[in-house]
Amino acid sequence: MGLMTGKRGVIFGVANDMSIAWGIAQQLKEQGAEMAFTYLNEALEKRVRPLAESLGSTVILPCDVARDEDIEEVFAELGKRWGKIDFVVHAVAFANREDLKNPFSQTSRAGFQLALDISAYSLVAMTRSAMPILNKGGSVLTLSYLGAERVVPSYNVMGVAKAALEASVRYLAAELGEQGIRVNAISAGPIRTLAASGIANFKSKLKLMDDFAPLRRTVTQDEVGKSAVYFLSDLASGVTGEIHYVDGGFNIIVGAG
Ligand code: NAD
Ligand code: 0WE
Repeated sequence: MGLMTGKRGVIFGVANDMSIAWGIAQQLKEQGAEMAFTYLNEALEKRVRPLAESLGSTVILPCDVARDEDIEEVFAELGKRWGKIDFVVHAVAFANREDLKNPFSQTSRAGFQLALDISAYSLVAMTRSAMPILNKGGSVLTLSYLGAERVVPSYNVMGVAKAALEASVRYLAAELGEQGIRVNAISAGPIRTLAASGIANFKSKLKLMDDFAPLRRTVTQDEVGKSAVYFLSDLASGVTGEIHYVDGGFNIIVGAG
């Protein structure tokens, strides 16, 4: 018997086999979960479908989280197929590339709106759509980053979006607790993924982990996945509204040296 045996859920945010969402999916599968996957566009479908199928998944659906109709369609389809579900994994973020490079004060209104829409509001829309088919004891999990709470150079508008995401976790948790639904976030340390590629100086963030994180190394997708199992399983039945660091302890460190 795995920790997730008999549980069904949906994973948003697999782009390829480096994705944090994929690390989470593999750990959930190892514990017996049955999963549906979504993909952003046809280019990504080519990557996501074989990965999903390798875990025995047959429910693989398109979803642009900027579109309420897409999100609603995913949960309508899951309702038809499965009736009820037990968990939702939100591992989606986006900002304009130039907004992760230019000075924060240069962020345009449109760039600000885009980052907050895709990276924060989507959790609210997703949770709302999932509610009617989420079992009592259901669990929603999202991914955040330290830049929500502290200034991380260049993270910029994404830091503001993650701050909104983390506050949304608390408001959703407070509201859905009554229905026995939990909402939490994992704040992961820097990991080389598609979303990290092309970010100037990303290497330096990884090196900071090796030099200063208490564990003196970066964390892996699998390690985020193992903590995700905790939040999505009955192990965390008493835990909601939490922002949980999986970053080798980096967040507790004050400065260099
Ligand atoms: P990734 O590129 O593998 O995943 C990001 C996902 O977001 C992709 O699957 C992409 O298709 C999806 N996405 C973007 N816009 C979308 C839209 N409009 N609709 C639907 N999906 C959309 O990168 P990742 O690092 O695995 O990112 C997953 C999550 O983890 C993100 O929320 C990210 O902020 C967070 N995170 C990443 C790191 C890191 O260093 N990699 C650290 C902490 C938190
Ligand atoms: O949340 C993220 C990255 C999210 C992200 C990445 C991109 C790159 C490609 C959002 N939008 C885009 N848009 C693109 O066009 N992380 C936690 C990873 C990350 O990004 C950083 C980091 C870390 C860590 C940016 C600057 C500094 C540190």
